[in-house]
Amino acid sequence: MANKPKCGGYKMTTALITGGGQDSSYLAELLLEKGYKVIMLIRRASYPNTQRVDHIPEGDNFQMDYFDLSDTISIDNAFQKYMPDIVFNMAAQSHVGISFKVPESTINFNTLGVLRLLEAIRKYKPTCKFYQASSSEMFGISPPPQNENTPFMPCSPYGVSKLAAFHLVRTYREGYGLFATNGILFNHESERRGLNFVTRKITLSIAEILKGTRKKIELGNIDAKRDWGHSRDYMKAIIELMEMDKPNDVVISTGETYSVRDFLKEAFSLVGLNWEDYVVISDKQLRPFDVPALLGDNSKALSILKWRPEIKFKELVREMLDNDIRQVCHVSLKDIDGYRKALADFVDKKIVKELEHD
Ligand code: G4F
Repeated sequence: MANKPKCGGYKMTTALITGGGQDSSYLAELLLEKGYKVIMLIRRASYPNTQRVDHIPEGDNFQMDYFDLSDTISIDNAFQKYMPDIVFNMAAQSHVGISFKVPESTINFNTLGVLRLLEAIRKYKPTCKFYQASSSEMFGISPPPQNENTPFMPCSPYGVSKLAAFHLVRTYREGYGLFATNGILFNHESERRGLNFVTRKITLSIAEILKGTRKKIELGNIDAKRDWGHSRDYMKAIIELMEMDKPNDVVISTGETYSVRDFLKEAFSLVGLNWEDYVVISDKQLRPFDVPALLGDNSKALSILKWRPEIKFKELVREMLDNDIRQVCHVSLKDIDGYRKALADFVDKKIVKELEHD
């Protein structure tokens, strides 16, 4: 199979992306820029769930369709209809904490869903390349730094579901000769991150605190350490990985680790506030079992790819916070002091007026 997309008389490479979340949206943009045809498969939702890709016009090169990882018929139909050259499996029940509440469906989507996709490739198009979004959560309680040779010791239904899928990918690669690759991605965030992951929860809450519509943030384990990179950066890495001649299992990370507490300190200090005045630790946000520390050793990626992580911790926090402040307060992070002063003056004047009125 040709790795490079061809235009002008040649058939374009058709990439099928499952899921319409943060990663899928950046991946679609990057693949379209590179000349791929992109089909995005999403799950039906009663409330619109396409905001992250609404800016990409649907047409010959970008199409959306419905499917469900738990529905073999929908997967088979998608394969027969689109006959993709490459599949990026980004769809999942991706919330680790919630996987303790819905363990069975987590395994169904995240493990059996991968089996269904691999079987569809085997049945309809064995030359189709397959990318599996594997996760650093698979390392679980294995001490950092973690790389491709670190023992996997998952500690959540999510981690277990991803690890079983990881081994299915390897099994189909070795057993059937499929081009099936695992990208073992450490945490990756952005302004498009879902609202119930800790980074976005913090940056959005700070914006609401500045606006005066929120007083506190309720969090769980703030001692947990994560290796946080940028989603768009990581999507560049996986495209390069999939354009290689051979399938592989590769860790993608920044090689730096910070605690949730560090994230709080950094984000609150950017707006001149003390995080301890706003954070409440609640049992409700604690998981039965939590990965204590992740730090990715990305030497293999750095040796086989041209890719390098471009956005590190401080820039990531700033970008996410700036975005949420723009969304909520309609000013940029650099104008936040003026905004707060204007808001305080407005409140003072309102109080004076009310007192005069009394
Ligand atoms: O933001 P999180 O929910 O991410 P987590 O659990 O590390 O999982 C993310 O990264 C994985 C890669 O390792 C992905 F596979 C997975 O799909 C997802 O993208 O939580 C980060 C840390 C945890 O230790 C959690 O216990 O923050 C801690 N935390 C503390 N308070 C909280 C909260 N997490 C969330 N979501 N909400 C809290 O209130």
